[in-house]
Amino acid sequence: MSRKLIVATAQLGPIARDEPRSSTVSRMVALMTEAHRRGATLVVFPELALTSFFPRWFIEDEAELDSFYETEMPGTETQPLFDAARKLGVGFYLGYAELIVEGETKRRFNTTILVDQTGEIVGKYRKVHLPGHYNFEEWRPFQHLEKRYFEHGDLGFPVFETMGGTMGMAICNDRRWPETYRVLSLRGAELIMIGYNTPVHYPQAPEHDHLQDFHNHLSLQAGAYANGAWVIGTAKAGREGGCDLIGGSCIVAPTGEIVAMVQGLGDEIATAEIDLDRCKELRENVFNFTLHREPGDYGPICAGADEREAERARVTRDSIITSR
Ligand code: CDV
Repeated sequence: MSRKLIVATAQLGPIARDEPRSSTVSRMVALMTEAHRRGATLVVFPELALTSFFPRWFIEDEAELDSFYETEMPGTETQPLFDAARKLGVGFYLGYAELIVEGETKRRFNTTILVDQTGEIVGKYRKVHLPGHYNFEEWRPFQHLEKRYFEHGDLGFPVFETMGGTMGMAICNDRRWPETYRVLSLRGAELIMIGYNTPVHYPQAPEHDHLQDFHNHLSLQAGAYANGAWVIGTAKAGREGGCDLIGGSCIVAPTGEIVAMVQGLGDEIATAEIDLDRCKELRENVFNFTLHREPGDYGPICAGADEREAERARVTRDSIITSR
C-alpha cells in the first residue's frame, strides 16, 4: 500500500480582534478547498486559528476572555470546517482555545485537534510548553499571557494511527524543544504537525528579532532531521493587533530539507507529496533509536530541578575524587 499523501500547510494572515468566527472559518474553508484542488488530503492550520492571538492583551473582563474560547467542538460556527472536510475528503489539524467546565471550575487549554477525512475528531493535544508570563507587565509593548490564560497541557505527547500513518501534534513554542519531537518519534510519529503565532519582536532579547524566521526553520528542520520525521509548520502571520507575526509556513522532509513553503504573510497554502516511508532513511540508519540511542546517559533531561542539582553535585564530587 502506498504511504504517499499530499499535505498542505494552510497559513492564515491576521485575524482582527473583532473578526467573527464565521469570517475566519470561511477563510479556512477556502484554503481547504484550494488544498483539495491541488490534491491534498490533510491540511494543517495555525495555533489558535479561530481568533486573533488574544494572549497579547491583558483582558480583565471574564466574559470577554471567555469569548475567545470554544466550549464545544465542533460548535455551530466551526461545523462548516467539519462539513467541508467530509465533503472534500480532507483531514485537518486545528488549533483553538479550549474551555471546559468541571463542577464550579473553568479549565482552559491551548489545544489542537486532528480531524480525519470523514470529519471525525481522531486526536487531541494540549500545549505543554507555555511561554510568556502570568501578570500584566507594563514595560512590554504587547503582553504574552499564555501562562495566565492556559493550564499546562495534561495529555502528554500522544500519537494517533490515522490517515495512513502515525501522526503527532505540537503547538508553537513546543517546536523549539527537542524533547517534543523525540517523545513523539519514540512513539512512532512519522508526521508532526505544528501551528504557531510568533511575534517578530521578542521583548526580552530584541537583538534576536532579525533571527525569528531563522530560529523557526532551524527548530522545525532540526526536529525533523534528528528524529527522521516529516514536519509541517503553519503560521498565523502578518500584522495582527499591532503586532507583526512571522510567516514561513513550510513542509520539512525527514532529511531536514524544506520541500514547500509559502511566499507571503497572508492566507496561503503550500503543498507537497510526502512519502511516510522516507522516515526509514533516517530511522534505519543514523537515527536508529534501538541501535544508537544511549538513554542511560540522558538522566538529567528527565530529572526535575532538585534531582538535576543533586546530579550536578554528584558529578562534580566524583570528578574531584577521580582527579585527586
Ligand atoms: N505562541 C507561542 O508559543 N509563541 C512563542 C513566542 C512567544 C516565543 C514561540 O515560541 O514562537
